Amino acid sequence: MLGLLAFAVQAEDGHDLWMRYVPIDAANAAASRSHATELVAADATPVQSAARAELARGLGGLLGVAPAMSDTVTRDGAVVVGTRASSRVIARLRLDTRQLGAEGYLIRSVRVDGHAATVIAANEDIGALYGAFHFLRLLQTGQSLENLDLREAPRVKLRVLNHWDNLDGHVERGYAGASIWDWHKLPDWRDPRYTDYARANASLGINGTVLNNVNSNALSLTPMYLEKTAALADVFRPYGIRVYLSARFSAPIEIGGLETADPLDPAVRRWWKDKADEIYRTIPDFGGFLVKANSEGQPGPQDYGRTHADGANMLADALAPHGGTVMWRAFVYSHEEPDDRAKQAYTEFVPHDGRFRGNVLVQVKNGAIDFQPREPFHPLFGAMPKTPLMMEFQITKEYLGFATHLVYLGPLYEEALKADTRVRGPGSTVAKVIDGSLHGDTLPKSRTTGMAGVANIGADRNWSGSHFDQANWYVFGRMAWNPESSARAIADEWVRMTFSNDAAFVGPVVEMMMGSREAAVDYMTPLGLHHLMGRGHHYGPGPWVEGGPRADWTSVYYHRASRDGIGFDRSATGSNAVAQYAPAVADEFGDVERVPEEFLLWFHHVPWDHRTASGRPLWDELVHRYTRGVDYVKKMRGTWQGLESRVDAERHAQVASFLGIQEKEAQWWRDASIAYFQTFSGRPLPEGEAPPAHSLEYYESLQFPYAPGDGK
Ligand code: BDP
Repeated sequence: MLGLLAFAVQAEDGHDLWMRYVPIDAANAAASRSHATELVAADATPVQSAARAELARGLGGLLGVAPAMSDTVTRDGAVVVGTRASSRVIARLRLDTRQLGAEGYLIRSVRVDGHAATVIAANEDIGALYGAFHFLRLLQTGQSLENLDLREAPRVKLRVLNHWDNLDGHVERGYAGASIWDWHKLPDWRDPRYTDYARANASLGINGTVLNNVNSNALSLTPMYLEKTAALADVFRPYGIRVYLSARFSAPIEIGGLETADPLDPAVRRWWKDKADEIYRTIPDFGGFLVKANSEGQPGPQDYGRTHADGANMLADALAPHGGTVMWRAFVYSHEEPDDRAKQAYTEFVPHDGRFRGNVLVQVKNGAIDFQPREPFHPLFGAMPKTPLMMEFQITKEYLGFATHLVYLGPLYEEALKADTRVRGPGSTVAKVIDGSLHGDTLPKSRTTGMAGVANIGADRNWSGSHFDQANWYVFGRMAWNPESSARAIADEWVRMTFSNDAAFVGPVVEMMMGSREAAVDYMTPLGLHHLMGRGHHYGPGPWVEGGPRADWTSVYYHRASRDGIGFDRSATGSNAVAQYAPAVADEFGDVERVPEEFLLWFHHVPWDHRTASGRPLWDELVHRYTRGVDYVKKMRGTWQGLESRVDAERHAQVASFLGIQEKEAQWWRDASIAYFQTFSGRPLPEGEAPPAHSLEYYESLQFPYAPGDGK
C-alpha cells in the first residue's frame, strides 16, 4: 500500500524538472555509493542549510541510501562541502581557491585523516551550493566520482531571468499558464513552489530575477507590493538569488503625485532617491531596476527631450549608494518610423557610449529586430566599447511555436554568442563582448556583466508549458554561467537528468533537439525572412499582415515581396544597415555573393530566379526549405514514437501529442507561406512539391482572438 502511494506521488508530470533524483542504475549506484557514505556539511547559515539539504535529498534519492551526517570525516567516501570559514576540514586542506571568486567552486578527490573523501570547496557559501548541484549533476548524468578535479567559476556576473508577468497574473508572451507569483496572497502565503523555483535556478547558477513585466505597472513600486516582493526575496536569498523590479519611468507621476518624470528635474531625482532608499530598507539586497523606456508606447526620457543616458543615469544615481544596478533596455522604437527598424537601437545608443554610469548595463536583444527564429547578431555588440552590454535572450517561444513546438534554443543561443563581430579582428565574439573580456581595457573599471533570459515559467505543473521547454530554461542558465559552452553538451546533460541515461534514448533525443531550431526556421522563416507571424498574438503565419498603426509592425515591411523578387535590401543600395557592423562583417553581409545564405533575404532583395548555393532558383529553394522543415517534424514524431518503451508513459504521451500539433502547425506555416508568396513569384511549385491544402483566402481568414500570451 505504502509502495503504491509512493508510486502515485511520483507522477511523471514534469514538476521535478531536472532535479528528479530518482535512483540511478544499479551498477553506477554501487560504484558511487562508496563515494557518498557520509556528508560533512555545516548548516549555520541559510545558504549552508540549502546546500546540505540538497545533497542529502539528492544523494538519498539517486543512491537509494541517505549519507550519514557528520561533523568531520570518519570513514572512506565522505563528501565535504563548504568554505574555509564554515568547515574545519576545508580550512585544513589549504586548497587554492584564489581564482574562484565569490561564486566559483572546486570539486576534488582528496584524502582526509587517512580516508578517501570528495571535497566541494568555495570561498563563499553560495559557491559551495553551486558546487553541490554540480556534484549531484555528475551522478545524475552517470559520470564517475573517481579522481575528481574540477574547477568552475561563472564568466558572467548577473545571470538573470526576466518575467514578463503582470500584477493580475497574466504573463505577456507566456505559454505555461498564469504567473507563478500569487501577488494577492503574498506576503503571507509563501507557496512552496517559490522554493523549488529558487532551487532550480540555483542549480544552473541563475542569481537574479526580475519579477514583473517590462511593460510595467508603477504599482509594483508602492509599499504594499514592495512588501510582497520582500517576501519573495526572503525565499530566494538562501539560493543566492536577488530580486529586481521593472521600473516604470513615469512612476513619479503615477504614484508620486509629481507633474513630470523629467530625469533632470530635481524633484524627480529626489523622488527616485527616496524610492530607492525605501526599497533597500525593505529589501536590503535588492538587485536594481530593469527599464523599458521609449519603446512601444512606454514612457521614457525622450518624452522630455532627454536621452537614454540621462534616464538611466538618474536611476543609477539613486541605486548607487546601495550597490544596485540599472539594466536599461536597448529595444527601442521611436515615435517616428525609422527608415529601417533594424538600425534604430544602434542609431540611438552608440552616440551615448561612455556616458552611462558604472552601474548601468545596456540590455540588448540578440538580434536587431525581435527574437525572430533567426537573426544576425545585433550590431550594437562590439559597437559600444565603453559601455557594458548585457545579452537578452528570449526563453519563452513567442516566435517559435509557443509551448507545443519542440524547439531547443541551445543552438540559437550558441550561434548568437559565437557570432564574430570582428571589431577587434577575428575572434571578437559576442560572448567576449558579454563577459567583458573583449573591451577589458576600455570598459569602466567598476563594470559588471550580465545575461538575461525572458522566462518561460508559469503555473503549469511542468513549469514551462511542455517538457521540452524546460530544456530552454536549463540551457539559458548554463550558457549564462559560461557563454562559451556547447549547446549539444548541455542538451545531453539535460536529457540525462530529465529523462534517462539510457544511451539508446539519449542519442536520438539529443540529435532531434539539435536540429529542431533549424527546422523551425525552415518551416517559418527560411533564408533570412523574418517577422511574418500573425498580428498581435504572433500565433501562426501572417506574411500578408499590412496596414495598421505602423509599417514596421507589419510583415510586408520586412519581406518586401513583389513580382521582381523578395527580401529587405539592407546593403549599401538599400537601408545600408550593414554599415553598422565592423567593415569585415559589413562587406560580407552587404555582398549578395558572400552573405551567408541563412541571411540572404535579411540583407538583400533578390529576384525569384536568383541562383542559390544548391543550384536551385530562389523560389524553388524557398519551397524546398519550407517542406524540409515540415519533414523534420515528421521525423521527430517517428523518433519519439520509437522511444516509447524507454520513457514513462505520462511524459511520452504528452510529447507525442505536442509533436502532432507541431506537425500540423508546421504544415500550416508552409502551406500558407507558399500560397502567399506564390502570388508574387508567379512560379509553379517545383516538381514533387505538394500544393497548399487550402486557398490563400482560407489562411488569411483565420482569427485567434484568444491565443495565449498576448500583450495587453
Ligand atoms: C516583443 C513582444 C512584446 C514585448 C516586447 C519587448 O511582442 O510583448 O513587450 O517584445 O521586448 O517581442 O519589450
